[in-house]
Amino acid sequence: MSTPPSKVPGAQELACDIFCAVIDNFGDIGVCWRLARQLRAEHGWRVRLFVDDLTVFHALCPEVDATLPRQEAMGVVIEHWRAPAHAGDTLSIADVVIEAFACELPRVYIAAMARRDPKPVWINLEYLSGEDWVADFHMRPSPHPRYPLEKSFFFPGLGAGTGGVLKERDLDTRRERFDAASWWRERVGIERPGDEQTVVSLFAYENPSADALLAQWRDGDAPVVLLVPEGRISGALARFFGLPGFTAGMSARADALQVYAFGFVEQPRFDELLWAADINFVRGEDSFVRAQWANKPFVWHIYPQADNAHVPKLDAALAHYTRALAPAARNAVTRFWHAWNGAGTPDWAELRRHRPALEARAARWAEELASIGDLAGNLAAHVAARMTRR
Ligand code: TRH
Repeated sequence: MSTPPSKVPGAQELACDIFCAVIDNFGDIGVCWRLARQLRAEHGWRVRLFVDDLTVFHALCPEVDATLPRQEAMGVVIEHWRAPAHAGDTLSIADVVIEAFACELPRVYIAAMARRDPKPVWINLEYLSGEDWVADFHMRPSPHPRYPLEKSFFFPGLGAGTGGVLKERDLDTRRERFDAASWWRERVGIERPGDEQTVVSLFAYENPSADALLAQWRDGDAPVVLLVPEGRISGALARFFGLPGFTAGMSARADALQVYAFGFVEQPRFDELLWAADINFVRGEDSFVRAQWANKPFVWHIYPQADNAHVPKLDAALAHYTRALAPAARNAVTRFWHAWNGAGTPDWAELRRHRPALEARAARWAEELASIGDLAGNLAAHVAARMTRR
């Protein structure tokens, strides 16, 4: 899909309010912050982002001061959404209102939306899923039970007919220009490892399979350099090496395995970690998407949900990603992803045997995924279509 027009012809710069409640981790604000920046930078929208947890936000964007009620970063106005009823100090309703992940808008804001003429375009941004049903529900409108308002459900997805996933216009260029040698010297303090070593990045939740995998890397016949952002998996590293912790700046070695721990970096720099590695372990939603744009083989630790509701999502993503692989490689990836998500024991040697096929597939899959258009562009196109219709 070509880049859509971001403004209604002849219209003023569109104003957009995004509401984000941080449930846990970094994914909710991670997606909203990326979307906000992109709508501002690529579509020229005036974006205001309401966020209830500025401390988590600060980790992704150190410029954000967690004590301020209102501030601006990277051209985006940021409001501390300090209480569910809070809608900014002066109530103003944007042309486009995005509620992220079914967070509830303040009642006073919804009532003012209903009074506004013209009515804002109201979008609920859903979580990403690669499942087939997503295309049927994408952009389905739903009338408000009390007000003359309609809300549309925007579904990110991995297949045609969905909202796609976020991808900045300059991402491929930045990746191609990435200076790996300098990155290794600056971030790790060593020269870039040679081809005989496999560099793995590991961003994951606590994982019962971590011990088995670390042992395989340690005992393997090919050296592994492991890059670990400090976080929920760090405890497993500390236990494995018999250390009290495994925090940023630490490193450890056991036979064929060399590990380096990193501090959390601002979001635009997270991609560099994925570009520096040969194989990426990612989790949740946003890092899962970034791994796909890194054009490298990757392993997904999906956000676990009650009653194993995440399993169909995992399998749907596998179906997209492995579709064009030969059966042996497809089975290896499927087994490994399942094991990393709690079903079985990961087999590193088997996955590694298929590395050339997985590398080729990663690049082709990124092209397929890009063909459905990027989420911000698709969203802007929907908004433009809605506005010209009325
Ligand atoms: O943090 P997550 O586990 O977020 C999850 C998922 O989004 C999940 O779907 C959601 O329901 C749950 O939160 C509430 O994983 P995710 O989505 O990959 O988000 C991590 C973000 O952190 C991503 O934007 C990348 C960013 N990041 C950095 O900016 N710097 C870093 O150093 C690292 C390691 C990550």
